[in-house]
Amino acid sequence: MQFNKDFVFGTATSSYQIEGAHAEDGRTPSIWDMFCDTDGKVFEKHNGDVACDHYHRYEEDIAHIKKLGVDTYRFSIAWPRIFPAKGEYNPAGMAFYKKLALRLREEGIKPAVTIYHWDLPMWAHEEGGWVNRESVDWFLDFARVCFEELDEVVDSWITHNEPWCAGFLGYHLGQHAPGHTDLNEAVRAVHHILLSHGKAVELLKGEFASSTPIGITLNLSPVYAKTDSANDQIARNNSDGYSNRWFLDPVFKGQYPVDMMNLFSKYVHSFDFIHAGDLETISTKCDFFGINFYSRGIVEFSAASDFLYKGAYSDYDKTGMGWDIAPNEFKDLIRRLRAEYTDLPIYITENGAAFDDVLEDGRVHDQNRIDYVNMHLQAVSDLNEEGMNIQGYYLWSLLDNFEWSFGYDKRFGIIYIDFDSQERIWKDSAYFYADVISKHKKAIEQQA
Ligand code: IFM
Repeated sequence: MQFNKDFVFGTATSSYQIEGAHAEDGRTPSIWDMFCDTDGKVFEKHNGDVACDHYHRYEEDIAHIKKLGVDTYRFSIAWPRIFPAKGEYNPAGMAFYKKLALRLREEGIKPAVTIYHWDLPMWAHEEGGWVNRESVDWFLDFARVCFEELDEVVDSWITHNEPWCAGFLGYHLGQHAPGHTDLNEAVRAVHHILLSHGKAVELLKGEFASSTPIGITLNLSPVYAKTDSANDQIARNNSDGYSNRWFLDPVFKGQYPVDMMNLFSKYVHSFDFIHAGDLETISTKCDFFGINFYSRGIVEFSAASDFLYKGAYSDYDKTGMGWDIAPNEFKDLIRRLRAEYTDLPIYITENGAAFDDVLEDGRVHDQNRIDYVNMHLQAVSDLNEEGMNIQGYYLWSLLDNFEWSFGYDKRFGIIYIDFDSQERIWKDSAYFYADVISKHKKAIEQQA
């Protein structure tokens, strides 16, 4: 595999998944603290109170990042640290991210910062959360102080991580905080998340006149039909609409997909939450597009299902999440995005896998994760040969961490965490990734 000299290698995490320090320096609870505390929502009622204790161990973690040799590190900012109460800015919370970004830069690692990775403050939730249109203003207050305090030390901004999860998993499927199951709420939540994205881009580029690149990260999963039958094609179309087009179309085409609006109208009685001008704002041009890729979907027709599809059997090899390993379908996805949606530079802002790791004699021989990462890196390299202009790859994740409703039961890290001692142990995949990066750097030096 080959990458050009400007290609960046990175690794990624998010605030609630690794920080811990849940009540320090003024932080107040987020919807995830509440969700973890609710019976039956999170595996064994695990929570992020301590997580990887990164808040106290960030220097040690930066040393690991440095040793990996990555160019860039993607992390997110905990909103309840920055605004612990409505309208109350907390400089002590911001101080942590300043220290983190400055330290990374001292080590020559570029901070790529996600503003929202799902830890909505409880005060915002109590006022309706993302379902309330005022959430757009609350988010802009948050984005504004992030830009004011951090823009100088940040190399790229990502407004939102995976609005599908924050919106549909959180407000329709009930599997993520806040655990609601109402499509009416979910489409409003998604709309306000996307609108806040567009307004944040306008803010950074307009009022701040900043040249720091900004984009959004969507989780996308190409969907396939079990058979060629007309019914299975309907299933495929609807599943694709729910997972992908409901987000891609507004961001890149300035419209929601009409077929999905019709389908949703069985449950969504009015789309009056879409105000004049919103879609222009949502589709404001960004500097890059972030994609999180993990797997594909395969579906078949189901008359009994709300949107006429259900998951179909797949004989593909699977990760520890039970997700199909699908690097070829990843290629299909990128080609489709290029053909139908965007010519913006693409960054793979997350890719990686959970497996049932075993710690033996101080080592984790996670060949399955190495194979997974290797296949996807090869796919990126192949896609760039075709001219797809992927400019970077962030491996998810640096550390084993709090995997949302799965708690600490699923390990995505390339660094193993002993959650009792907080010891960090490099898995074989970390050595592998460091080796890929080091070979790449040597190859570039030789070409120079
Ligand atoms: O852990 C998550 C991350 O927070 C968002 N993207 C998917 C990862 C694995 O499920």
